Amino acid sequence: MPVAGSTLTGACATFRWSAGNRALEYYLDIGAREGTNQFAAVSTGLSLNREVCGLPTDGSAVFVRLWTLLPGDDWRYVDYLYRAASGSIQNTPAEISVPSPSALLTNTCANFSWTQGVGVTQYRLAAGFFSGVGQNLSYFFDQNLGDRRSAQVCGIQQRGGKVFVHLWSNPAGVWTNKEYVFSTGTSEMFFTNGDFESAPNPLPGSWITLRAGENFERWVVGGHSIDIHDGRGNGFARSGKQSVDLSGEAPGSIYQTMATQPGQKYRVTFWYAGHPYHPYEGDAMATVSWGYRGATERQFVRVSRPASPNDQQLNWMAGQLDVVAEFHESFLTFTSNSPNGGIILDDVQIQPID
Ligand SMILES: [Ca+2]
Repeated sequence: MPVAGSTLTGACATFRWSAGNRALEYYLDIGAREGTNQFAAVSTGLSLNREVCGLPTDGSAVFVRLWTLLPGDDWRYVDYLYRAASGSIQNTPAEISVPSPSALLTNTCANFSWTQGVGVTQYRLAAGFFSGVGQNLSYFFDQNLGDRRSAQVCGIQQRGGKVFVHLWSNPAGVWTNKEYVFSTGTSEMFFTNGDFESAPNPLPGSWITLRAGENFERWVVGGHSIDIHDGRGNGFARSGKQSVDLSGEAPGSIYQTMATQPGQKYRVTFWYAGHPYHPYEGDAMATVSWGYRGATERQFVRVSRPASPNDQQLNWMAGQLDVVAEFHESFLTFTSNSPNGGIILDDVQIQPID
């Protein structure tokens, strides 16, 4: 037993005793008053020790009655008195120490380690792309680690999103979760080729037409067709060398799917201009839409035709769409609404925002 009269160190304490002569069974009653057992009432069989949790930590008295069963159904007991741990001794859950809370996770695997905590005997680590815990949430990593205080977590998608890591520990026998949020590194996997600089690469000042179903990097062409323009010498690029005309030979569209985090806000920014060369009737229009399968956010952009069809200046304008992802995958689509001579699009960017 802890030394009688001593102060316990936490909500858990291990009581040990010496074997009694001819003992057949031991039994512990632990309570706030002599002979009571609201904290524990447990047989230990012939074991000579027992860890008991759920003890008070307010400095109050803890009465322990150790029963011994002797032959002839003869129960004998001895009482011991302790003082509960004082309030200054708190059982505390473990905390992640590495990586630091603000660290950027730039690889698909990361090593985590954590403090021991106080009164903790077991740890569990889980990681997912969700905040919070619940039985409906699935984690890409979830392991009971016993008393280990480090683990390697793999499966971290480098898509510019967030990873939520849950460290569970059991101070005083009560499983407690602490959630940590880490950002992942490059956004290359999250959204690509928003500047339309990837292949195909037209000759300087020229263009290449792509039709429905064709891809360029992760963009997919829909509608009828689009043109990828090279802007050298003709101003057809707001950024870099290339841009996209959403109406190729007839109105087209482009879309890209990307991994997103449900509940996360994103800001889509882009530059657009009217096609300057052709004197088509009416304004040039396009729709930018965001969502999963059916668009959940939609915005129209419109530019007036240049005063002169021979005016080769592109009047670039900034567009923006703020969205909230609902699913783990989202579509970003730009669709031409102009019968001919579409919107020129360039420098599409997506950033998570608070
Ligand atoms: Ca570009």
